Formats: sequence, C-alpha cells, structure tokens
Amino acid sequence: MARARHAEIAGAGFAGLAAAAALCRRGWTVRVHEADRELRAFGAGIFIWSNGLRVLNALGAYADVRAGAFAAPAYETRTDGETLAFEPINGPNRYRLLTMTRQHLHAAMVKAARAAGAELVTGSEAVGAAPEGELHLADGTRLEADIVIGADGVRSKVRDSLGIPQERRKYQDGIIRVLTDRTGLKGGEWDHVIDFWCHRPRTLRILYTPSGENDLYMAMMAPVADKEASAIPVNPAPWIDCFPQLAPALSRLGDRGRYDAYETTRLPTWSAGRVAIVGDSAHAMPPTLAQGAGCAMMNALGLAVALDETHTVEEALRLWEARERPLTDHTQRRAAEIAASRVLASGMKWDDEGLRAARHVPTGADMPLDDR
Ligand code: FAD
Ligand code: 3HM
Repeated sequence: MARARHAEIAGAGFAGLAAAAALCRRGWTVRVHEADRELRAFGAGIFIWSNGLRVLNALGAYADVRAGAFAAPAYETRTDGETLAFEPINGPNRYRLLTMTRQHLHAAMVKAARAAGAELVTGSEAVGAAPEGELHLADGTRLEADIVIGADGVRSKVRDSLGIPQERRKYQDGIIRVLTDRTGLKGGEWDHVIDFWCHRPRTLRILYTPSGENDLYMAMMAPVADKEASAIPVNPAPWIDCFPQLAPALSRLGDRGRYDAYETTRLPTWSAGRVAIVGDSAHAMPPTLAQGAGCAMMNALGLAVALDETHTVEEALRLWEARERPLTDHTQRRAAEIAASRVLASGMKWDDEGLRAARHVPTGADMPLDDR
C-alpha cells in the first residue's frame, strides 16, 4: 500500500485546524504547529454564516458548534437612536447566522481535528518554509512534507520567508473587541444582534452581539485617530455618552478588550511550490462582512478537496486557487468598500454583493445542515 501523504501546517487557528481536519478525513497524516504555548483563540466573539457552518458540518464540528452558539432572531441597525434596518434571521427561509465566543468555535475545531487524527503541537513556532516542501521551525528543525500550509495568520512568517510580495491597506477605523456577560441584557430586543451607530458628538459604533447563554460580544468601532475612544483598557465615558442604553455592559469591562485597526492583505499568488498560504496569511480583510474566518475555513476545505482530485500537489494548488479565489477576492473587496465608506451606518440591507460568500455552497460542503 502506498504511504499516506503528509502535511505540516503552521498555525492552529481556524484555517490551520480546518485544513488539518479536512486532510486527515481524506487519509493524510497531519501535524499542526502552534507558536502559542496553549491552544486558544484570540479575540472575543465571532459571526459564522451558512457557508462557514457548512464547512464545520463537513469537518464533523457542527453539532458541537451549534450546541453553545447563539441564533439571534433578528439583526437590527440603529443609528442615532433611529431603527434603520430590521431583519428577522435564523427562521425558515431566513439567512442563518450563528454568533459565539471564539473560544467555543476554536475548542470545537480542535476537537474535530484531533478526532480526525491530527497531531497538534504547541509552543512550536514556524519561521519559514521551502517551496520543495519543508517547514522550518524556530528551534532549527526542518520537516519534510508533501504539502506545507502557512496558516499562521496576518503576520505569517511562512508567507514572508517565501518572498511573496504583499499588498497591504489600512483604514480609518478599528475595533475594540470585548467579551462580557449578558446580565440585565436578556430577552426581547436584547436577544437581537444590534448594530448601534452614533454620529454626535463623535462617530462610534457598537455591534452588540449575544454570543451564548451568558456571553455578550461587543465589537466597538472607533476611528484610529480617536485616541480617547480607542484606548485600552476601555475608557467607558465616551462610549456611555453615545450609547447610554448599554451603560450596564460598558461599565463592567474592567481591563478587558483589544483594539485592532482594520487591515487588508492581498497576495499575487496563494502558493509557492508545495507551500500553500491559507486564511488571514493570504487574505486578511476588514471584518465588516464577518467573513474572514468563513473564507479561511472554506479555502482550507477547498484545498483538501483539490488535493484529492488531482495527481500532483502543484496541479492541486493551481486548481484550488482558480476555483476558490474569485469569491474570496470579491468578499475582501466588498468588505473593504464597506469599511472605507461606513455604509453600514445607513442601515445597509444584506444584498447579494454582501452575502455572496454567506450564500455560497463551499467546495466539499454540499451536505445540508442538520438543525433538528
Ligand atoms: P488566525 O486566527 O490569526 O490564526 C493563526 C494561528 O497561527 C494562531 O493560533 C497563531 O497563534 C498561530 N501562529 C502565528 N504565527 C505563528 C508561527 N510563526 N508559527 C506557528 N503558529 C503561529 N471572521 C468571521 O468569519 N466572522 C467574524 O465575525 C469576524 N469578526 C472579526 C472581527 C475583527 C475585529 C477582526 C480583526 C477579524 C474578524 N474576523 C471575523 C476575521 C477572523 O478573525 C480571521 O479571518 C480568522 O481569525 C483567520 O483565521 P486564521 O486561522 O487564518 O488566522
Ligand atoms: C462580526 C463583525 N462584523 C462587523 C464588524 C465591523 O464592521 O467592524 C466587526 C465584527 O466583529
């Protein structure tokens, strides 16, 4: 019998774990290297649309994800106190959007990758790769593989070591992400996802997101230039001034939260030889469509499918990029337009341009979701 093909993956984030589970389920042996000493997710909450849920289903992680996630009945936009958009979601014939803590999603994906047979190594930092199929670690180890996957996030060392040029863009705004509890904010409208915007006395925004039985995720957008509102720990005064109805949650944040400016990375190619670049390392995008992880997971699964369908890794990488990249490029472009224009403040309807990725049936994930 031929030996199983082997993959070395840098990064146990959503892209690396999805690639690991997808490849193991197709008979590969897989080792994932995580630089951090622990397997954990950074950031606070996350939105996963149908496309991402389908990928999770194909990886055997959907039931676990569904179990601790929140399915809000409506998505609203309220600007300067006025409701500009109100859309029922998650019901029959409505779009499906689950919200959850990042830790919850990450734990379900770790479980799925391990159940499929992946080896996950912590405290193992990748510093580069060779196109012939070698992953280089910080301790000097060089590991050979049929495919190397750089899933090491937006500051990817694997990508940079290959000399793939990057187009990077920054924006006027950034987001403080915090996770707090839902005490006093449960039931009725407090179960909705609510995009609160305020223009006076300054432009601020809070994407209020129930993310589990007791978890509340708030994505708090402030211009990079607004040093007072973008400070960490969160300075509650400017926020409570704009959003007095959220004072109970805003006044108990303590030193939680991190601020990240929006940014975009674009590469001329997603691979070099036997090395594939997957997830934020290849295509970081502003979070305005909540599709960064969705695209990362779709592309990770799509890569495993392409490797199954072709004779050589090089052929698979060409097929993969040709098949998956147009949707990611579109999503990244649209997310960037929305970030630059702040059009969400005017109650933008979720239209085809915005929901193309959400509505897409990802390669390898055409099984319907079992939601009984
Ligand atoms: P990461 O999640 O960054 O994972 C990379 C992993 O690699 C990490 O575990 C890291 O520790 C590890 N690593 C890094 N360097 C090395 C190294 N040298 N060696 C080994 N390991 C390494 N997307 C959505 O789909 N829905 C949302 O609601 C959403 N909201 C967002 C909100 C904000 C404010 C932001 C900034 C992003 C948001 N995103 C969202 C995007 C999403 O977070 C990313 O697209 C996603 O995390 C990308 O996954 P990844 O695995 O490629 O990278
Ligand atoms: C989920 C999500 N969606 C949109 C934004 C945004 O527009 O900055 C941030 C998010 O975490």
